[in-house]
Amino acid sequence: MRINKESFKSDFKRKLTTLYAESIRSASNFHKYYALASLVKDYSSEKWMNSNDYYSSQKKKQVYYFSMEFLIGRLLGSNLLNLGIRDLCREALAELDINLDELEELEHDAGLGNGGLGRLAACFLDSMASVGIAGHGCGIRYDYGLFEQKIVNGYQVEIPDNWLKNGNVWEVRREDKAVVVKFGGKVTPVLENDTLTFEHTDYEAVLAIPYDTPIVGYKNNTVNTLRLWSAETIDKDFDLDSFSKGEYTKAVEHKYSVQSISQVLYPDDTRIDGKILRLKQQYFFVSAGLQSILRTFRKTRKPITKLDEYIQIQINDTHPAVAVAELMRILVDEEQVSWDDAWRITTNVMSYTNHTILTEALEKWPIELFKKLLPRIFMIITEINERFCKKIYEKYNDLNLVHDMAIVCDGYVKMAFLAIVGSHSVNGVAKLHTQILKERELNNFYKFFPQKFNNKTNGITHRRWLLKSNPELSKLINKTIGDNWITEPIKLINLLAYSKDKDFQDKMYEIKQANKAEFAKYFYETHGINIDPNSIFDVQVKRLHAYKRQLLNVFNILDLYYRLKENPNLDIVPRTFFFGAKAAPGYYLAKQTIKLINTVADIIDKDQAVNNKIKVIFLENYSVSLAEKIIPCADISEQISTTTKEASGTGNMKLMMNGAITIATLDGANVEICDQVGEENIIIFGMKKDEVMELEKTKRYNSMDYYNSDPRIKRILDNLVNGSLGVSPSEFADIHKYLLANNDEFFVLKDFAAYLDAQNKIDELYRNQDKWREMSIVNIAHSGAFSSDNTIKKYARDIWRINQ
Ligand code: 26Q
Repeated sequence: MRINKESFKSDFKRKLTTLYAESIRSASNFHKYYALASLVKDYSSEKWMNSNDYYSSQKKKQVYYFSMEFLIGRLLGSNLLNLGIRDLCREALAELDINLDELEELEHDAGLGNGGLGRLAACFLDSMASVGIAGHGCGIRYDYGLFEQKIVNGYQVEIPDNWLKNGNVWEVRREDKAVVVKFGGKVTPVLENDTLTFEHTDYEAVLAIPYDTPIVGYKNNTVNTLRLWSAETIDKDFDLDSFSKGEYTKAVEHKYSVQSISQVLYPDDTRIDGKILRLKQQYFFVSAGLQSILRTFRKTRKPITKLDEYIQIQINDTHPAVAVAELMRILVDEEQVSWDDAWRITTNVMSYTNHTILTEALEKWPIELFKKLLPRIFMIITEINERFCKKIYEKYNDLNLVHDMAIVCDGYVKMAFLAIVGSHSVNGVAKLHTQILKERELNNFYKFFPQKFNNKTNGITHRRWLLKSNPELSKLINKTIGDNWITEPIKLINLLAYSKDKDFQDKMYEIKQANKAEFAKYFYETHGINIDPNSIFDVQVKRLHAYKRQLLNVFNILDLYYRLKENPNLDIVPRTFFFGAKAAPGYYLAKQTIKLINTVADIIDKDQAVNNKIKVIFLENYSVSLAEKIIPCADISEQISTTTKEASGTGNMKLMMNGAITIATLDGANVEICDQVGEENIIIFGMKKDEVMELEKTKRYNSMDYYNSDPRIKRILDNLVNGSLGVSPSEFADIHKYLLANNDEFFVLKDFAAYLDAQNKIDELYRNQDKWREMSIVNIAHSGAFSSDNTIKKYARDIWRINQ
C-alpha cells in the first residue's frame, strides 16, 4: 500500500467522518487520536491478514509466548514507526494544524504487567515481528491493568487502572474463536472396549473470548498477533432460575464470579499469596490458548504426533507452567495419543524461562486447592510426578533427593519443577543468573538434565527505547554512521570511532541537554515544579523492592544533605535524583520507602541552603510512557541491587542505550554491560557474588557493626527515628528496625561506604566532560548487543529450532 501525505490527509478526514461525523475543526483531540489510530490499524490490516494466511498454511513454525503479563504501553507511535510512516504522518498532520506528539499522548498505556517480566514480553513481541519470526503472544485481557499510583502526603495511593474506559482501538474481539474452559467438577474413569477415558462432569464452564491485537514488524511484511483472553459467562448472563425467583443477587453472582477471572492483574511482582483466583487466571488463559492452537493445527490435517515440529511454546516464568499438564490432557484425553508419545510431544513443544531466584517467588499451590479447581489436571500432574520420581530413584537410589525434586510434595504442587520436567529448555535471563540457577537454586535439576539448561540474556527493543523515545539522538546517529543500526542494532558499535570526536561529543551533549530541558518543561507544566536542566540527572526507575535497594540511594542523598549542611561551600555538581517506582499494595516496607523518599525530597526542597545543589523528584505513576520520557534525559543509571538478587534487569540496558553512565553492583546483566563497555566506562561498587553467598551461608553479617563503626550510617539511622525528618519519630521506625534489629537482609549498610565512594567518583568524572562524553558514547555504541532482536534470534536458533 502506497501512502503519501495527500492520501493520508484524505484518509484521515474520511476516518473522522465515518467514525464520528466530524470535521477536523469540530473534532476533539481525543477523537483525532482515535481516528488516527484506527486508520493506522487499517493500514496494517492487509499485512496482518496476509501474515495470518501464510501462517495458517503452517509452512512456518509458530511460536507462542505464554505470559500472564504484556506491558506494551502505547502503540500509536511504535506502529507508525514500524509501518515507516511516522515522519510522513507528522508532517501531513502539521499541515492540518495537528500535532502528532499531542495525539500520541492521549493514548492510555496498556499497563498489563508489573515490571521487567511484562515489559520483556512486549519487547520480545516487537522483535519477533521485526526479525520475521511467526511469534505470537498469549495472555489475559485484564479489565484493569496495574494500578495507577498517586502520591498523597508522601504516601502511595492505588487507583484502579480502567484502561478500557474510552475503548481500545487496536483490539479485535473474535467471538467466533471463543473456547470453553472447565473448572472444578468430578472426573470419573470410564473403561470401554479396553480403552480408558475420563469423564468430566459437574464442572463450571467459562467462555474464553479472544481479543487480538496486531503486532507490526519494523518495515517488513510481518504482522503477528497478541491474543488476550477475556472471561465471560456462557450464553446466559443471569441464572434465570434464580432471577425468576426474585433472587437478584444470586442471579448476578455467577456472572461476576466468572468475569472476575480476567478482571484484574495481580499487582505483586515477587511475593505470592496463593490466591485461588490467580491459579484460575493461569489455567484460564493457558487452556484457552492451547485449545485455540490445537484447533488451528487440526485444520492443517497434519498428524498430531508432529505437533512439535510446527508449534513451540515459551513459558514466561512459572505462571503458565500448568500448560505442561494441559497439553498432556488434550493429547491424551482428546486426541487419544499414548502417554509416551504425548510426553515426547509436550516436552519438545514447551520451554521455560526463569526470571527470579528469590525463593518466595517460586510458585507452589496447596494440593487440596489445586485438586478441587483442576481435578483432571491434578491427576495428570500426579502421573508426571510419579514417573519422574521413579527416574530419579533409578538414577540415584536416594529417597531424599526424590523428596527434594518431586513436583508434588509436602502438600504442594511445585510449578517450577513441573515447568522444568515438562520442557526441553530451561533458561535464565543473564549469565550470572543462569550460573546461579545451575550452581545453586536448581542444581539438582541441572545435574539431572544438564542439556536443558541454557542462558539467554535479556534484551530491549532499540526501536522503542532509542529510535522512538530519543528521536534527536537517533538522527545524529543516522548522520554519523548511517541508519543500518535500526535493522542491525549491533552496528551501533561503529559509534566507537567517534567516542573522542569533539564535534560528535558536543552534538550529543546538546541533545542530552535539550532532552533534559524538555522534560523540565513538561514537569513544570504538569506538576508546577522546577527542575534544573543543568543538574546531573540521576535516575533510579524500577519496581520498589528491598533487594533493589532504593534505600541505599536515599541514604546517600541524606548523607550528602548533611554534608552540605555542615559545609555550605561543599563543591558538588548540582544533582537531581529521580525515583520512579510502584510498590506492591501489600508490601509495607516498600511503601514506607516511598514515604521516606518523599520526606527527604520535602526537607531538601524547603532548605534554601541546599536546594540549589540537590533535589529529589519522585516520579508519580512510573509507567512505560513515563519511562520513554525520563530515560533519554538520564546522565546516571542506578543499578544497585544486592548482587545475586536481580536476575537481569532491563532498565539498565535502556539507560545505557541513551548514554547514561551506570553505577552498579556486579549483578544480573550489569556484569555483561561491564564486560562490553569495559571497567573504565561503568562505575562498579559493592559486594561480589561470592561474598554475598558466603555471608548468607555463614550468617556472619551483623548490620549493627556497620552502625557502630560508621558515624555516617549512625547519623542517618538515628535521624530516621528522632523526629528530625519533620515527621513523627515512629514513621520510619520499621525501616530502622528492618535494618538493625532484623539485620538488613539485603546488605544496605554493608555496601553503604562503597556506594558513597562510587557516587563521589561520579561527581569528579562529570567535571571532566571530555571523559564523561566519551564514556557515554562508548555505552551507546555497545548497547546494540542488548537489543532484543539479538536475544530473540538466539531463542529462535537454540530453543525453538527455527532456521531463519
Ligand atoms: C507470582 C505469583 C502470584 C502473584 C504474582 C506473581 C509474580 C508476578 C510477576 C511474580 C513475579 C513477577 C515478575 C517478575 C519480574 O518482573 N522479574 C524480572 O524479570 C525481568 C525480565 O527477565 C528481569 O530483568 C528482572 O531482573 C526480574 O526481576
